Amino acid sequence: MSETGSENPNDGRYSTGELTRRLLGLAWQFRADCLLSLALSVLLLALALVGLQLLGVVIDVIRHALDPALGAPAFPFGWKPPARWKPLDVVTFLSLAIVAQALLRAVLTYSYNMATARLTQGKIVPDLRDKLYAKLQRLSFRFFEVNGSSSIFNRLTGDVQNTRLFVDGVVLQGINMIITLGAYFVFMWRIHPALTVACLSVSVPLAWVTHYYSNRLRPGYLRNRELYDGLVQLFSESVLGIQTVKGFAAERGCIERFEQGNNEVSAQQRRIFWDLSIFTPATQLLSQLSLAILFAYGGWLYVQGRIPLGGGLVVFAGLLQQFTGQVANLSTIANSVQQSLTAARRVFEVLDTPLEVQNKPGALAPGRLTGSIVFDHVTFGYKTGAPVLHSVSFEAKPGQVVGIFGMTGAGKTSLLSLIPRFYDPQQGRILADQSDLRDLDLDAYRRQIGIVYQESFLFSNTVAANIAFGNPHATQEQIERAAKAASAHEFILALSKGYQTVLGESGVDLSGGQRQRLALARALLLEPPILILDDPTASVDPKTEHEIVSALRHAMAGRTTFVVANRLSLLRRADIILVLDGGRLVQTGTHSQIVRLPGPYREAAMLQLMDLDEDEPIGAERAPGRFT
Ligand code: M5T
Ligand code: MG
Repeated sequence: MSETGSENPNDGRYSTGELTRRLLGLAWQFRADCLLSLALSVLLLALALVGLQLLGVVIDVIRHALDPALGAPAFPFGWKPPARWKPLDVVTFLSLAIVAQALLRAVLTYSYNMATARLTQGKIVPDLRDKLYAKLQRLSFRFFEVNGSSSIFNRLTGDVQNTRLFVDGVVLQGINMIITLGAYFVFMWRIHPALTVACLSVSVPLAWVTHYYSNRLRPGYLRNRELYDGLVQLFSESVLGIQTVKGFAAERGCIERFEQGNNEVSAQQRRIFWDLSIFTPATQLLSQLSLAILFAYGGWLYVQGRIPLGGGLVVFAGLLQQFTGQVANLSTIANSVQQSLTAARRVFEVLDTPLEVQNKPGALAPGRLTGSIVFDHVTFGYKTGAPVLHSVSFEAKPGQVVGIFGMTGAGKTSLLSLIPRFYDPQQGRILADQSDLRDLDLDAYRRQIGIVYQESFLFSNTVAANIAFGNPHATQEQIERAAKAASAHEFILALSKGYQTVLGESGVDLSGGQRQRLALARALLLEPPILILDDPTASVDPKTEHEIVSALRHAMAGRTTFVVANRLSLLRRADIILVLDGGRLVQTGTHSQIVRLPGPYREAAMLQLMDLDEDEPIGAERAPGRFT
């Protein structure tokens, strides 16, 4: 089958054969449940055949009663009515048997539906979703940079649902269909072989039409999913960015973009629907043709006296109708094949993404680290061939405060993200307590690092739960100790429900400084020997900055701290300052050493001084005091 014409770069990664094999593997994994469903559907088929047989016998009994010359009816299963039964007794008995058969079928249909739902919604879907979620949690940042959040959400929800369609909508339905068609064929053949062949000849064009449309549908489904990803992305971004949207009075533009995206999705949906709406009636029409052949050819056979107009013919007509009904079902199965293959590709893409950063076999779980970190000629970039850090080397001794300074885009965040091994360097190595990070057990190592970002993400949960995020078993005492160390205890107590106050969507919102102090408490809860602070005072006012800085002073004690800052109030306390410029380490030293040397740091120091001079003319002799 040809690959689709979409822009998804991963498209070529899976052949239809490979996808099919893996999906069959999925069905095999749940073979016991599949067998149960299949067994029930075979029972249903047998009952349907019994019902038809009984109907034929009833007709023959009546015809025999009216005209004994026509020959005695053949009773099924070697059964014979007792000799004393009158024809009416026999008909009544058989009718009751038909009703019993119908009742049993109702019960079995119910059981079949329940068994299939238990298999798909109770086992396959949750199982796939768990696997996908677990994989997402372990994937490196790069995956989330490449794939939009909406595409990820859609894969976790709709695509997982459509993937399971392969098991119930394709495998189970398909096997069921083959068994059913085989059985009907045998029964029809036993009634009249030539008539059977004539009536079923329409199956050939039917199969061709199905194949043709099935190939036509797939690219449409894939395009549909991609457009839908885009629409959800638009939607979620405008919800998350509602402040910006309103701030720029950009509602109208957003609405227009959404409408456009929405129209594209619905136009694509319409295209699929058009294809389907030609396809389904076409298959139905073809299958009705076989009934026309039955009447024409069967009628001719009767006139020629080669077939009696009895129960046999009624049974034949019934079988044929069921047969063609099943064949028309092909269109549904073909549709499910395309839908499930499209979805499975998107699900497998996530499951198969290699973990960029992972434990190597036999990785060492370090004991408590002293906090020594060494960068040894580290070169790193997000894309190969475009390094954002060039051969950076430095050493942080246990307990030292390392300030990192540089213009925007200099590589500060990138440098920090190498410390918890969010990425591996392309060249050089990073050592923690003399061990290469790549030799350490990732979880055990990362648990010894506390991180506070520029802006902190808090969960819609209680204050206590947010602080205890890294250790849900933390005691109230531990939580409070962390909050105190982060100077957050007082303001938390002042909240309506103290530590039990719920934050986030429907809860209390905090100020920037409060959020940062909570984030700091969260980082400190684990008593980490290494603390990473990425410009924690970037988005707060000077008073809040002062609060955070004094909170940090306690927090940094006894830990190796890496702190990115542009404000010198934080940097001047550092034991060493690393000055980055265009990804290169251009200066290293203490504040008093490098503020004297020409370079970006000195320039920034002068500018911040000038700002002070302009805003509030304070004595020249006092100003340098801020920096020394
Ligand atoms: C350094 C690029 C960025 C810049 C360079 C985080 C990140 C950065 N970059 C990527 O391509 N992908 C990423 O995920 O790397 O960026 P930085 O390290 O973020 O610089 P910074 O922290 O010094 O800047 P700032 O603005 O936070 O002060 O070319 O495009
Ligand atoms: Mg940054």
